[in-house]
Amino acid sequence: MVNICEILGTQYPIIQGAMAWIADSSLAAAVSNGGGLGIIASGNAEADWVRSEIRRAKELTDKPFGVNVMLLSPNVDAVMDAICEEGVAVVTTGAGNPGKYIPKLKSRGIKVIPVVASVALAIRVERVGADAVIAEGQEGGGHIGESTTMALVPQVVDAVKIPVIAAGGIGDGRGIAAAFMLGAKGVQVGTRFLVAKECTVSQNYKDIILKAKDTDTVPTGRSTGHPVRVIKNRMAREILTMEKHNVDPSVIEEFGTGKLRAAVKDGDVVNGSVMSGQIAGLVHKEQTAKEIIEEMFEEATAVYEDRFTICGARGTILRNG
Ligand code: TUI
Repeated sequence: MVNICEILGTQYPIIQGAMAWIADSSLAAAVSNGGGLGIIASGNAEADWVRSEIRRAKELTDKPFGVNVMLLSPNVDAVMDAICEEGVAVVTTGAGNPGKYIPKLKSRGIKVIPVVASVALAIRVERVGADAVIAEGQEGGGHIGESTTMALVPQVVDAVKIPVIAAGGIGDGRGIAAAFMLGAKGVQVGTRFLVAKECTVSQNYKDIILKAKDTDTVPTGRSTGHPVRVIKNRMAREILTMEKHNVDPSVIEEFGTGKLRAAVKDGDVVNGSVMSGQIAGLVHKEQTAKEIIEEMFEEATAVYEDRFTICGARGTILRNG
């Protein structure tokens, strides 16, 4: 089995989650400089924005970084072309099946790591050449599938030979250790990087994440076929009310347009869409991306060693708690 750090070209087996409107070259370069794989999230952005962010990231880091392509974007084809022309180490994809783009990316030496929410898609992308998969459970923020991380990760691990990276609900070293226990070879972390010092999201957005409790997020838009986990604010409640009254999904989609931008750029965390994972409740402090990565892996190592040494010997974990 290939070491995931060799595939990513990183010191630590961690990918920064792609957060549309949020994850720009500033955050991506900081994560890469901190030893992880930084990701520029292209979301619905124009190809020219993606191109200039790739160029800026190359000025900010000499380490590998990646771009996430959101497959529901109307600009997917142009964004893929820009990525191939500019050249990056890794492409991650979300919200769809990237199969038809994989040969072109791979021919440019770009590693392809799709986010999957099911075993079926993991098998399909492995067959067409994916280098690894990110199995993302519904604890994650933004667009989500149905399965939880706990249920999805081991089932994907059993179904494919390529390395599996766990995502959704991982916010500290305990989460990393747990993901490895499920068979993952790496982790993707989004919500905790939202409050990184180098993350350019509005301070209001950061403050909401820092104050959030365990029950403060909710999936909205299930009726539209594109469920999105957000902080339960006025906007989320309005969408949930519309869904309860069977409002036409296209009206709900239309209502959601521009709401993420409002929260990220204008700091409107009341009427805007504050996408966040369920793990926000344990994100308490702003740190640099490097501090976040180092703290998480120190903690993961300590947790792992603790669990086994307290019990005296490997294998006694169940008897001794
Ligand atoms: O893509 C994400 N998270 C995102 S994208 C985004 S922007 C957006 N805004 C409004 C509506 C939709 C998107 C905000 N957050 N995460 C990766 C992810 N991919 N999670 C789940 C999936 C997924 C779901 C179904 C991937 C594939 C899939 O099925 C495809 C198939 O053909 O089976």
